[in-house]
Amino acid sequence: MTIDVATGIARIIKQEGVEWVSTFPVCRVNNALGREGVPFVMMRDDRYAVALADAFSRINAGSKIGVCTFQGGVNAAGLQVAYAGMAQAYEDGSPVLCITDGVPIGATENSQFDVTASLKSVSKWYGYLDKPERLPEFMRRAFTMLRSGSPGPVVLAIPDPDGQYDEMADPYHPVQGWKSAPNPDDVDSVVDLLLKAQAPLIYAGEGVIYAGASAELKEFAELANTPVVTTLKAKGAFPENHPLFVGVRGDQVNEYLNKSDLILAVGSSLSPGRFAHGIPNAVNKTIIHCNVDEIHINKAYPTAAALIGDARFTLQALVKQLSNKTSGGGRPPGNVAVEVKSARDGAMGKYREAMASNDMPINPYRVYAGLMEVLDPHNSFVTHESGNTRDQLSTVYDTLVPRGFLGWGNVSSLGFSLAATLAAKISFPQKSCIAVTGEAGLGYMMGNLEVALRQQLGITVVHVSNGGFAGYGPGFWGDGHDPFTHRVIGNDEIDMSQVIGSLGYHAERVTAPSEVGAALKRALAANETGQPAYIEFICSQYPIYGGWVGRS
Ligand SMILES: Cc1ncc(C[n+]2csc(CCOP(=O)(O)OP(=O)(O)O)c2C)c(N)n1
Ligand SMILES: [Mg+2]
Repeated sequence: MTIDVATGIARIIKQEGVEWVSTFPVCRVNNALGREGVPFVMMRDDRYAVALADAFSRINAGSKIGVCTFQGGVNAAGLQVAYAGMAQAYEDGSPVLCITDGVPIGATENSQFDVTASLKSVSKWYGYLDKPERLPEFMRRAFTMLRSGSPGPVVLAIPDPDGQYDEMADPYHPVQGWKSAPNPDDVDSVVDLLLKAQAPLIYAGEGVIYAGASAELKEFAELANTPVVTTLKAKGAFPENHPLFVGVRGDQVNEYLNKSDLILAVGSSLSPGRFAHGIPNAVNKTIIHCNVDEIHINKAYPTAAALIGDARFTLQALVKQLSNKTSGGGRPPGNVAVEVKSARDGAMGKYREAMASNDMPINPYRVYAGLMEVLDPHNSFVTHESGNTRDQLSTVYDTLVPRGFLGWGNVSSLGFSLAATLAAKISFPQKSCIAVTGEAGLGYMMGNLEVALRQQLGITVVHVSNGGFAGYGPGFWGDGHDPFTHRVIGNDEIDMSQVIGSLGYHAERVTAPSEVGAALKRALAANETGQPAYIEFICSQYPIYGGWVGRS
């Protein structure tokens, strides 16, 4: 049967298990998707169309693939805005499928903005469908890359959605994706190095979550009696109430990164970034690097030994070999757990105090404590924004299961938390889903707040309203780092709960610390009915949190 390309795309993504597509109009494949019964979640701008699908892929660790469409081709207005979302997905390695209009044959080289170059710069693979009958091939390749190897976005540019092809000539079968396991000899060498180390440390990255390897990480850490730190993006890969959990950030993480003589990184690129720890004094440490992609090996630090492969197979192999070499006993326990507890307790003291604070304006840590009191850690989703909420929540928010908290941002683009929270609610309707934001993140998300109402997605936006941009350090204000770009209309001049309440949100403004928990409970009760909520907590400017450890 002859069909058009856009109809073919709709049918193939349904075969691949795609349940909905996020979009911002127009994209020339959209009508066929609609006709074929693919539901849309229509966002209010193109960046958020990408971000929703990106977040969906992240939250489901690639076991479900987010798909988005946006305008491209000769009128690439949509693409120019979507580019921000794509760059973020590419930076963070998110396996999202982006479909856009391709520049038609005969219309290339006419615009100032180079559509092809831009899309190639933010994708694991860019496919330009130059013949309709190649659609099954392109879709197979797309889903192979989305489900195998290092995760990253795939872009399909469709120059002629009306082009006809024979659906039966090359019938489509879904693609499963493939994984690889490390070389057994390399596993053996790594276990030898581990057994020689005095003070090893596991440095776990988001690859553990993508591999579904949290149980294996726990088993390995316990057998190796080795403490664990996780990256921001891997927060939750290791249960944070475990005696071997050191932290994501804070003085105790600093202490462990400094004092360890062996770092076993698994599922992390170890790239020196703004929102990641460096490895101090790395030349005097043994660095073992387990990653799905060799591109990261010997990148930032000389690698003593590497295991290339899927994190789950890697950890399973390590458990087996360590167990073989120690007759099942593993590394001796020593005082490891006691030392971790004392380092953690020492470092967390000042935050625990802030979490109990009765100060007015409310200490932001009191809000985070409220979230921890009110939420079921096994049945909730919390995410941060760029700014203090990222830095503070990643220091103190206890996460017990993967994606109970979504840490994001090799670079963190303001506004992503709303997309993440909507994607979490779509993925897990029974979970309480909360975005914690400051003023700047809220500004980015304003137009898209309508989506939660229209889609009846009962999410909560918690606004840590501190009257300004705190940003990265001591704040933009006063003697802070950017005092000339600090002032916005503050919470003393505008009541955002009135603004957002008029949209139809359950909205409250909270000034008393004693009201934090009760207000959150009311928000969650509204969420149960499908109504989104916004709570503005009038907070102090309190730019205190765990730092990132430098490299030297
Ligand atoms: C898209 C984007 N542009 C710029 C930045 C730089 N930036 C990081 S934090 C921040 C201000 C954050 O202020 P606010 O939202 O009030 O959060 P607070 O730190 O006060 O909680 C800015 C401008 C960014 N992260 N993302
Ligand atoms: Mg602020």
